[in-house]
Amino acid sequence: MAVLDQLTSQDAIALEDKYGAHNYHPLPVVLSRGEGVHVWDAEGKKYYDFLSAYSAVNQGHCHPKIVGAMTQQAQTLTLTSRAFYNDMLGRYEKYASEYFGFDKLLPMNTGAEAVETAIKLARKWAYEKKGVAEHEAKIIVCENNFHGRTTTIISFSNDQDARKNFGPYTPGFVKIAYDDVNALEQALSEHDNVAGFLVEPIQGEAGVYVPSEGYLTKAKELCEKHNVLFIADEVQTGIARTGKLLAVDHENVKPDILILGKALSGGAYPVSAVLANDSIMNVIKPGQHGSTFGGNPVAAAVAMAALDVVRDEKLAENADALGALFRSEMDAYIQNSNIVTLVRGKGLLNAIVINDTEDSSTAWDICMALKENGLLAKPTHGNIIRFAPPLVMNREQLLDCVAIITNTLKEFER
Ligand code: IF1
Repeated sequence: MAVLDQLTSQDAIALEDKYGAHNYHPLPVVLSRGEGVHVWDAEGKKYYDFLSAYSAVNQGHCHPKIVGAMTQQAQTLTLTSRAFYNDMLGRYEKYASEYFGFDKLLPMNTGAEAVETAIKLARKWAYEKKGVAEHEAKIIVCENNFHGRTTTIISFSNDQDARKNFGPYTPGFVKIAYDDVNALEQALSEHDNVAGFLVEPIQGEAGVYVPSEGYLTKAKELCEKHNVLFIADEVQTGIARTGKLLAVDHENVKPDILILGKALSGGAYPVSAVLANDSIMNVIKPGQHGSTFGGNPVAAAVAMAALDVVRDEKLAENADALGALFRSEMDAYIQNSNIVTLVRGKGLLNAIVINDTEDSSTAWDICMALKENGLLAKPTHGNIIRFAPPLVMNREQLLDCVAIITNTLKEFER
């Protein structure tokens, strides 16, 4: 087939420009192969991947155990729909429910679908268990959140690019400042029809904002006091990324509803999930929610393999150790830098703040120079560069990447 002929990077970019919607502005690099912590472009140049597809490839590119499970299942049974049972879904639901410590799992495909599922679940619980008047349920969310790009989710975003001209917006959301327990307490006192508090344990897209120590604990206590569901969006922070299996584990906070995606499949296949105990999950009855591909046999096989890898290869422990090393090395560089003001993060979810205005191109220019030097990363908002390599990276590779990053930053020192 002509489309499988080897394309040059230039050809590939031209095809996307002509035939693809322009809903992204990628770094000008065309990837054609991935293995572990490395990716190669169409001309065969090798890079360290320091974005991991936004924390979906925590287990490394094309992990043999995950690809093996996917290949085997793909040659056996790919999709049954939920009109019938299949012999993989129940196994996966048991495995993952026990893995994360919940009674049940509702399988979906993308992170946004899982967030939408959690919103519907919390609302239904509020009406049928908490006694909130129908259509009156509120969900508290945080300023500068990122939970996906559906119409309802962008309704409670404050990112104008994400929401402008996509109205009318879905009502029923109360926005408060992130990492502000008083703001949460005030909102809970002012609104007696709150179903849930939806929060990222670390705000990824906003720029890797790690909340104050104890924030998640106090927030969960307030939710319990007001009979409100604590809903943790761990799509980006989960699956060992921050040095624990879940980011909430750093404070031993147990969410009422847990949202997972991305690395739940190791980046091999769209797999997301919502987990909760029976008192919440059982409000959903047949015909009230679902999706064609939700819980398909390939997703089930891939997710079980991806979770095996996290445990067997001790990826959380590795992320914790290498993350501390990364921040220590970057802090040493920052002492004498006038282009980087700080490094922050947890585990291997980190970011540096560039000493320039939000609308400057410096962060982008640095990422372009990093690309030339063999490392791929991309700015989040304006002057912040997120660094999130696969969690299978070893110490030698991390120090190699620190050298590439610091040598590149030196080119921009004023
Ligand atoms: C893009 C951002 C990151 C997420 C959290 C739900 C979702 C995401 C905490 C939805 C998805 C992705 C979306 C992707 C880039 C990436 C991203 F830059 F968009 F904001 F990671 F920060 N909750 N994040 O981070 O999951 O539906 O995408 O599977 O849209 O370009 P999804």
